Amino acid sequence: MEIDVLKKMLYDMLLARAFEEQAAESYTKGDIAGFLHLYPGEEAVAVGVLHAAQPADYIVSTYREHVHALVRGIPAKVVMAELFGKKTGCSGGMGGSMHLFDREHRFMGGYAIVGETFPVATGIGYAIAMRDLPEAVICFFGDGAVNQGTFHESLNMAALWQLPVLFVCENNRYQIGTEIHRHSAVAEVYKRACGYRIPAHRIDGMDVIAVHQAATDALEQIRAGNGPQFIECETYRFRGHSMADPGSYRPKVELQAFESNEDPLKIAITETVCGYPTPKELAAVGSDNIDNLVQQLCGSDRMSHEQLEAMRAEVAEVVAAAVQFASESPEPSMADAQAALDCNRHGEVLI
Ligand SMILES: Cc1ncc(C[n+]2csc(CCOP(=O)(O)OP(=O)(O)O)c2C)c(N)n1
Ligand SMILES: [Mg+2]
Repeated sequence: MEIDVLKKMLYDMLLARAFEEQAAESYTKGDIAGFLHLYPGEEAVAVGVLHAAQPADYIVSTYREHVHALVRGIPAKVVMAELFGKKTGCSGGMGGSMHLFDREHRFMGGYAIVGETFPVATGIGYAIAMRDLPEAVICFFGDGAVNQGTFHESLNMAALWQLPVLFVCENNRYQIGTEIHRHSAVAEVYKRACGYRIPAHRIDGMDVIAVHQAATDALEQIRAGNGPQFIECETYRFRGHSMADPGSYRPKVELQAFESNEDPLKIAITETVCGYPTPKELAAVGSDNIDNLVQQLCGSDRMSHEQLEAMRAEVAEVVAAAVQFASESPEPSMADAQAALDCNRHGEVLI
């Protein structure tokens, strides 16, 4: 992989982590209202997949979508302003954290309803197919969403009509507080796609290079006219489900091991104290995804530690500027709300 692509992916992962940690702080201060679902731990998935996408591709995501929006190119200040409910946000301050939207970047929304992304993405795929365009739709969803009816209906249609949809499961092992083996009869999510004749792969979602390669291959198949593809990325969220969730249902050793499984003592504790996940499962997921990439870049002499620190400083500045912009921006007015309603009434065509 080219060094410039790797560096850009690392930059995006660092920005993602810093942005989300800042969002948590702003939420605690009361600058962000409502629900806030954060992405630390899962960065390699959004970054790896979206760096494999073309500008003409469409993205559909969930309520845990800030990072997808950032990596797609929506400026950090515009995303932060939306979290703050400000007029300068990408949804005019009327969507908030779970409803980011940006037509220019073909970011077709974060959706709060679990399983909502499937029919939206499949519909966009149908529109692309009808026009015979070399475009694709990337549909992100969690492991918990595959138990919704919309998953099965949409995968069936996408396969039947050979629609250009890349289904990307962000398997972080939990549906709020319920572990995957307690919410899903088939815990290997990728196997479900076989029921609809959709080629599917399970990959290490902590390794951005592996994710990027899998997404590149899948998109190549889609663009060659071979219909939908499916990738399951095994990952882990370091925080609770949302800011309202301390995540205390998870054994402490599990969280610690995922945050840094380089320490063999932690693995040993997991082995002796809790049976799930097993050391083998932990090894399959790997350590913190940002550390993984830093090690690859620095270890190979392709990037100095000074360059890494400069990148961290740049990211910190971008995030600080985003918070300032969001704080100073005005709130939307009632006239803005009315204008948004009128726009919907006139049946605007989005794609
Ligand atoms: C139809 C529907 N049912 C229930 C909920 C409540 N809910 C919000 S997030 C969530 C868990 C989804 O888990 P998963 O798909 O694994 O995504 P993750 O949060 O882990 O990224 C649930 C049940 C909802 N938003 N929509
Ligand atoms: Mg989940």
